[in-house]
Amino acid sequence: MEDGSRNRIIPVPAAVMQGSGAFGLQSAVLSVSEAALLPHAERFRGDLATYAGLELPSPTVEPDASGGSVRLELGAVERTARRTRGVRADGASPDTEVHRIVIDEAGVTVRGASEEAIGRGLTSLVQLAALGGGVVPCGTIDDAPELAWRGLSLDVVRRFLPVDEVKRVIDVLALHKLNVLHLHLTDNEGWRLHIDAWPRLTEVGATGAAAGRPGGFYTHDDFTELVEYASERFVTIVPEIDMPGHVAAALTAYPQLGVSRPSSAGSLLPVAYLDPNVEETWRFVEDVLREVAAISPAPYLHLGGDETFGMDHDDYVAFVDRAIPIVKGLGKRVVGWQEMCRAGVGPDEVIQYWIDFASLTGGDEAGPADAIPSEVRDQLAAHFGEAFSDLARIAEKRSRLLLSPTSTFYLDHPHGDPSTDPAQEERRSRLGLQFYPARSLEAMADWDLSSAIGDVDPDAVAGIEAALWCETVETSDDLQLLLLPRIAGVAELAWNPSRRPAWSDHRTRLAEHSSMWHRAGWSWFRAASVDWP
Ligand code: TNX
Repeated sequence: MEDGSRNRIIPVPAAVMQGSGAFGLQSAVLSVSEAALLPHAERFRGDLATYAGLELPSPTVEPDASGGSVRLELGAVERTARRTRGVRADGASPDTEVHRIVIDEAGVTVRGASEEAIGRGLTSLVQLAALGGGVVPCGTIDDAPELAWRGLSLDVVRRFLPVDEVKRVIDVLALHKLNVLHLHLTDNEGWRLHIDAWPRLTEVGATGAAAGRPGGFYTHDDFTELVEYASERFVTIVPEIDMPGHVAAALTAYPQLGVSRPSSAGSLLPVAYLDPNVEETWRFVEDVLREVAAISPAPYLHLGGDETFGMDHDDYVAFVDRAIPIVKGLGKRVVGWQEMCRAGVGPDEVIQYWIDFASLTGGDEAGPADAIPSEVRDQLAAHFGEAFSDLARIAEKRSRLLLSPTSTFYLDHPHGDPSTDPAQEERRSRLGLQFYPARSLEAMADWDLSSAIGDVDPDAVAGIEAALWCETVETSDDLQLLLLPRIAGVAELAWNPSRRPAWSDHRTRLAEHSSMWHRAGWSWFRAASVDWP
């Protein structure tokens, strides 16, 4: 029934019924059941040109089901595939992506109850066309993700990413049916979003990046442009304003708001936090969050909350407990890094779990604690030691769990596979944080959700996010080498957590997909464990 040899879609669809024969898309005529679908049909044409080298004529609106040989149809699909659980970052129903593709020798129908459902189906069709040289095998594909929130957290601070570069990342996400781009907009090394009420944040706080790289920031218009570009590709942007820690750039602009001092731990972990006992801090927090909420349509706002080294625990809890109601008062819900579960959070909050350093659990993975000198070592031990109890706290407080465990989902691990390209092999020793153990593609694609969530109810899982931190990223090529092909493995774990493909299958798919990455002009890490064409 399932014929993997003819269907190399990533992520693997929930159900494929293979027919006999094939349909050639080269001479297809595109039609849509209603005008609202036209922009998606146009985007499909563009994607076919980009990834498959096919040029199709413009689509037409044909309410009558007989028109056209590739037909996009808005309408209910009987749910045969699977249940989607989790939280949608845009607040929609988890069922939004259910779709069906029927291919016979006369043509293709892509059907779904939402524009997004049809968009996901079209992505499968683009992949099939690209992999089959324009010819797609007959059959029926019933598909839906297992998890509703499937994202990437992108650090645009340590290296500033201009708008066009972020758009390329959104393209990569969309091709793999990932649906959230979490933008990490503020950190010690820079503040990347203009705030009218506090202009020095970008005048002063955006002039640099990590490692002496140039700075930069997004205007409100830039941000809106990204939100729209992403939304056209069914990706939701969730903005993060990291507080109360990771605020050295903000404190350079407005020192009165908190405490900032160098630490002997070096640039990775400076002490920098907002002081909740200073009243002006709250004017700042309210102004910033109000402006961000006003330009961001997503119902979620990420408040950070990680690594507040040097800050008193009670002050941390006081900060979080006062900040969450501010976000809720703006009509948004809070996402926070794992540490936030130590404050007053509940079922409304999405908590992003990340600390799984196996050095804490006695495994063979080095954690950052090994790299830190004495001044903050006790703090670190306390901080990361507390992390053992966080899953239990999340379970007890019934918060939603967003999974980003470091050893699998942090794409800034050095590559563990050698590259077949000598130039890449040279870069491998500086790409990714060197205090992390190198990770192979195979190890990263092998992860089990049920054993990662502790006592948390599987129905409380919101979804999965990979994270790309950019301390070691100099160029967009560096960024792509950390993103690809790892992100394809992430997409599998997020779409199919309970039945991820075997490595032998996944590596074959990666090899075939590289033809699309090549056509799109993307670089990827040519791990020697894959037989690249
Ligand atoms: C920890 S993950 C951080 C980031 C670093 C990252 C490097 C998190 C919430 N904080 O500031 O960039 O490690 O992997």
